Parts: sequence; structure tokens; C-alpha cells
Amino acid sequence: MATFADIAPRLDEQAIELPSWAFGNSGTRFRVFGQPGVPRDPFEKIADAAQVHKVTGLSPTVALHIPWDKVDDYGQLAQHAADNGVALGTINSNTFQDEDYKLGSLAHRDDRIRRKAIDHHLECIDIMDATGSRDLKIWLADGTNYAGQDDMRGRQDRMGEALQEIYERIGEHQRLVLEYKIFEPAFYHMDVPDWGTSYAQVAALGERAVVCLDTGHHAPSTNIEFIVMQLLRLGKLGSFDFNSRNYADDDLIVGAADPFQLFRIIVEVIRGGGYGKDGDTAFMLDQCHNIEDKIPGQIRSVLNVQEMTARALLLDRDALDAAQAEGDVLKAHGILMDAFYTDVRPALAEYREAKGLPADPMAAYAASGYKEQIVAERVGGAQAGWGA
Ligand code: AFD
Ligand code: MN
Repeated sequence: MATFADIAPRLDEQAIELPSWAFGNSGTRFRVFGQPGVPRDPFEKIADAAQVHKVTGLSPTVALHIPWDKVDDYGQLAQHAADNGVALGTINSNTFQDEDYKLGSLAHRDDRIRRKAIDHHLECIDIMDATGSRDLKIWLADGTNYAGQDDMRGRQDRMGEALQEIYERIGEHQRLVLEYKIFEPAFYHMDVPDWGTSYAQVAALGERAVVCLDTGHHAPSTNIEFIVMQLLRLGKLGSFDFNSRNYADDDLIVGAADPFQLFRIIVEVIRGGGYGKDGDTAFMLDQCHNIEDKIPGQIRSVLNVQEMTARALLLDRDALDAAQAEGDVLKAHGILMDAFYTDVRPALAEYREAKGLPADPMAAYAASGYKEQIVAERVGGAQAGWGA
């Protein structure tokens, strides 16, 4: 098995994008619990996200969500991000919070509504041109609640045509990233419910259209690492939205519900060439912290990804390949588990200190006084949320 020193240089390649919306108030359909100090605008969200990068060195970019993060001057927001040591990242569209979109957006039967949804995405690409973002992330809430409610095939065709128009506006250094989700808010079918549908739609568009895999968007017991392998093999794994879940799209801290699954996912990312500077698969968090403090929740999340990445990099691939070739079932499984069971936390603490970062980022943030500062300063104004 490789030593930590052997794999440490590859850890330097890790970058985990943060979602701006993780710092605003969030909740379930039953209740949104506000927290003191929550940002009131995109500038304050960026400042909070920058605290995560400051103590971990793992999160140099922040994803925006439009219209939640609309500003008059994106150059000013980009400069604010740079002043805080981070940069603007993925632009996430939103065609799920407007009255017109009750029965869908890009899949809608009404030409006027589809036009409105397409134009929203073209506006998002204009913003990407201003921010220098690479990815336009499209998650559609489109679907139906009852059998017979609408013609599923017609919806696929209309959505495909709309995506084609959007894709034609994507620049040569930009990507269209189509995210799938098995259910919610539609409860009979979603128009992009699974990786196969996302793949079919992006394959029809072209090489700069790829799939986003949100780890909370599958049926229970789905072998997610198989999907990771397949999409990497097809050259279409554009990005992850990391989170964890016990039941549905729970948006919990990634790795918290099942660190072994996160480890297996990253093993396949590395095996498939999707990791680090040579890879083209963006790592991003998509989780909201309804009851836990938001900034520490993001810190814990990126540390969980870093820890499972270190364990996955330690995996002795040569020994594993040999055991697999021999058909030695228990030896091969044992080699994988040896890597998973390796406690890399002491070595990671030393690795961080060697890079001038705190050995314990959670403790460093808690001691920084930042929480007390924002609670004291951010009085009044309208706290950011989902805009639901
Ligand atoms: C919701 C959706 C999806 C999307 C995110 C940001 O379920 O995961 O990526 O909002 O738009 O969580
Ligand atoms: Mn997502």
C-alpha cells in the first residue's frame, strides 16, 4: 500500500466548490429555522464561504444560484470574492420557483413558458460570460404527479429541443451540466430522473454537455459508484453535487450518513481518471444545514471528502488488480478495506500544518471569532434563504 507521503502531492489537487445557498437559511417543507448572522446578500455569502477555504485550503470557488444571487455588477462580486481569497464558480439556474413553472419549464407544453425558461438559461450564460464561470448547472424540477397527467415522451422531446437552443449559446470554454433527480418536487415522474436520461439528453447535445451526479438523488441502495464508473467511461461525468442522505434528498453533510459509500465513489473517480488536475469532474457540495451551524457544516463536509480521498489514494491498485486477476475474492476485498480502514487523520493534520493551514480546521474556525462577528454585525436586513 502507498504511504501517506506518496499520495500527499495528489491531495494538493483537491478542490471542492461550495454552494452559496448553503450559507442562507434553509429547512424542510415543515419549517425553516433561521440562524443569527446569516448573510443578507451574495457578498456576505461569499465572505462566509471564504472562511471555509481559509481554514481548509479546499474550497477556492463558490457556486452561485440565479436569481437568488443576482447582483447589479458581477465584476464587483468577482472582485469581492478575489479580495476574500476565492473565486466565483458554477452558475445554477432556477426554473422551479416561478408561478409559470407549476407544470414544468423546459418540458412545458406552453411555448410561452418554455421560451421564458430558455431565456432564463440564456441570461445565466450571460452571467457566466461576466463571471468567467465554466459550468451552467441545470436542475429541472419538471415532471408530473399522476399517471396520465401529461405525455412523458412529448416532454422529453420538448426538453431536448430547449436544451439544444441553450447549448448553442454555450461558449467553447463553457459546459452545460444537466443534473438528474429521481423524485421531488414531482412525485410520479421527473423529466430528468436518472443518469440514463441525463446522459441521453447531453449526448444528443455535444461534447460540452455533461452530467451532474448529486449523491442524494437516487433510490435507496443504488450502487452510485457504478454510475460514477459508467459516466467516466462515457466521458460524461461533469460534476458531483455531494451530500449524504439516510432516506431521500436529505441534504446532510457528505460522508456523514455513509463514509464507506463516499470512499467507494472516490475510488471509482480516481480509477476512472476523473480526479484532480488531470480530471474533468468538478467536486461541489450541494447540501443545506437546517439545524447545524452553516459554516462549520461546510468545513466538516470538505474535510470528510478530503479524508475519504486520502484513503482512496492509499488504495494499492497493483495489489488489487493482481488479486482481482487471480479471482481471489477475499484478498481483493481485503485490500480495498485496508485502504478504507486506514485512519489518515493524524497524517492529514501534519499535512495541513506543513501547508500553513490549521491542523484542526473546525477548532480554528470556532476560535476565529468570525461567528461572533457576523452575529453582531448582521443585524437587520432580510436574511438570505431559498426564496421559496
Ligand atoms: C435542489 C435540487 C438540486 C439542485 C439544487 C440547486 O434538489 O440538488 O442541484 O437544488 O439548484 O437541492
Ligand atoms: Mn444538486
